[in-house]
Amino acid sequence: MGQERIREELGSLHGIPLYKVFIEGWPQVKDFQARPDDLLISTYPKSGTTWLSEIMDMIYQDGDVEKCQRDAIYNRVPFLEVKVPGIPSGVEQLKNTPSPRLVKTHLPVQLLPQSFWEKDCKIIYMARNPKDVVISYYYFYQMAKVHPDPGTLAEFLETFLAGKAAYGSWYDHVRGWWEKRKEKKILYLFYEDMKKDPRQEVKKILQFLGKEVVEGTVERILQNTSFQAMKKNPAANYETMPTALMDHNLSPFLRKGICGDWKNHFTVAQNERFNRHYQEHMAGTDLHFQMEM
Ligand code: PPS
Repeated sequence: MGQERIREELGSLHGIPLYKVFIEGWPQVKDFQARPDDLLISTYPKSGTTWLSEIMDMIYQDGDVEKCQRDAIYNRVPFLEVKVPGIPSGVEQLKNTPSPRLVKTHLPVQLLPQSFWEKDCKIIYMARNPKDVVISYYYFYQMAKVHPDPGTLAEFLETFLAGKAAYGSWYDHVRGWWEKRKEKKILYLFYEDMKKDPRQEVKKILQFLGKEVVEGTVERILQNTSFQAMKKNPAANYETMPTALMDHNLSPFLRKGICGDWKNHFTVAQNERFNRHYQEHMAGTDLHFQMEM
């Protein structure tokens, strides 16, 4: 990526804060042609996208660990709206991907290209509690240089709560997709459930896909997608990304992978402020999050 595009301020796409380089590719994303057997993995950033992607590829490859090491996760599961100088755009990559494709997006529900709805594609959404999301995002802002400088954690907390981090309001994102699940083929999962009982969540996914596998396959999926296994797997840990884009010395992509790390970062006052904000913005929804386990 050219020096001038590093740490660039975010632009705005239909009111959603987003990287200017992605916005430049928006016309192609908007017109993206989904295929009926595409499976979309949708998340707000830092909510377990890579984890779910690895699980999905393992399912698609019938638990064959070697096949899942054929390429980096960002090539096995292309990122729909990505467009960064120096690497192929998501749309370009997807054109060359044979069906059935796995597709990653962070788009809020109202910006999803129409074609996914028209083709009635299956979608798996994964949500994570916002306190852990903001901490994970803070470290990611530092290591992934497509982001502007996040400032201090106190500053970044305000950016996040104001809906000014990339992809906008976490509340709007999780709530928007939660409502949409009532009318579309959406399986809505939680990072915290996946931590607590990954076997049960993998079984939910298999049922959603209408796929049966032998018990040994589930076992291999769970082993290969544990935090420890993914952290040391170069095909899953993003260490193959050019350092100009992601600097793992600043913070590894697979950083901690736990529930409740926010407790090591928030002050008492910040936690109280967050709780008040959360209650105001989650009023009237039956969507609930576990902030700790
Ligand atoms: S991105 O950039 O938005 O696609 O990032 P995403 O993959 O959604 O989120 C990264 C966080 O997910 C954690 N992670 C995992 N947790 C538990 N188990 C497994 N297998 C796993 N794989 C990735 C990753 O460590 C990031 O969270 P933090 O809290 O920063 O560690």
